[in-house]
Amino acid sequence: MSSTQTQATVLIPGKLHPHAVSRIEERFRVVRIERGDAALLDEEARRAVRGIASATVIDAALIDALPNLEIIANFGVGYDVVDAAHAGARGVMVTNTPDVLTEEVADTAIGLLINAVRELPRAEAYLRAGRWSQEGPYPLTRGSLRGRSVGIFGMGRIGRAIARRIEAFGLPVSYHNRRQVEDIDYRYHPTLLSLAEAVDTLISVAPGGTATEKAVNADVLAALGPEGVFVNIGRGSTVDEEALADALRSGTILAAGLDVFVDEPNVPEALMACENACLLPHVGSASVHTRQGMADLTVDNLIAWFTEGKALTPVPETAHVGQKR
Ligand code: 8YV
Repeated sequence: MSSTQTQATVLIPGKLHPHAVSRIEERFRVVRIERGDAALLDEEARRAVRGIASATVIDAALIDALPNLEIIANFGVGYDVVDAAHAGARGVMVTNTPDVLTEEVADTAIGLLINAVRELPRAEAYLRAGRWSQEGPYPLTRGSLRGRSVGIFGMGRIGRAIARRIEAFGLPVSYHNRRQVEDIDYRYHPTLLSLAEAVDTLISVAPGGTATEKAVNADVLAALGPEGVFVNIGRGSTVDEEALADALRSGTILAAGLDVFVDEPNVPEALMACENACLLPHVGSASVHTRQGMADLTVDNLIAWFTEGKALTPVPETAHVGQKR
């Protein structure tokens, strides 16, 4: 490994996990800007940048403004904020952080599901408000996991980890995915609507992007039925939030558990008003342990690229970029 290889300049737009930043600073020259906007860089800096490490929007305009860019290391398994197709067309590698967050996010999905169905956050609020001692036991919950049938939208690594947990709860699992997954026995539905018709509990782990935009719409929610529960641990953009708020308000479905929203950190008033929704501030992977693993994998991708000429976890759109230029 020569020193010139590791002295590449890495751009960090916006906030990034401090462990990732300090490891990048140890190995590379670092340029930091507030957001992924090339206008914040002078010509010399634009020419110098060979890598990006980020958890924010990296669009085609920024990619095009950096003539020597080789790799974008995205902090997060979901990389809808990066124009990976454009990067791939330009021969720029994009990496993400799979595996290291799988079990954590699956755990959070189960927490959300139980919270939504058994109203645990509301029951705790009842206790803390002194109502248990004043008014007696919290009312019995209409919802229960018992007898449910669970559909998973998005059967990737996290979808499988959730499915394993659901199986352990003794509940049947079926799924919808872009394509059928070969090595699993869960029942496959070629459309999201047919999955929703077959189950009463839908857990979305689907990635963002145009292919999934507002896929969970009024029809899908209605198909879940009045005992329906919807959990979203994937991306907010996959849901028609207005339709979801309507479905929760009108009793079209029973409850929802949401960790992700269309315009984070802004949560629509209409959802805030729904007491039958458990709302979390995108904490799916947010433990010290797991975020450390994500930070390490983000940086390890940059180091592998600039020392060995290959990325550890390339995204499919840039798999062909295999070798450093
Ligand atoms: C993080 C996530 O919140 O990995 C993802 O796709 O959504 C989460 O783990 C996010 O990556 C932080 O930027």
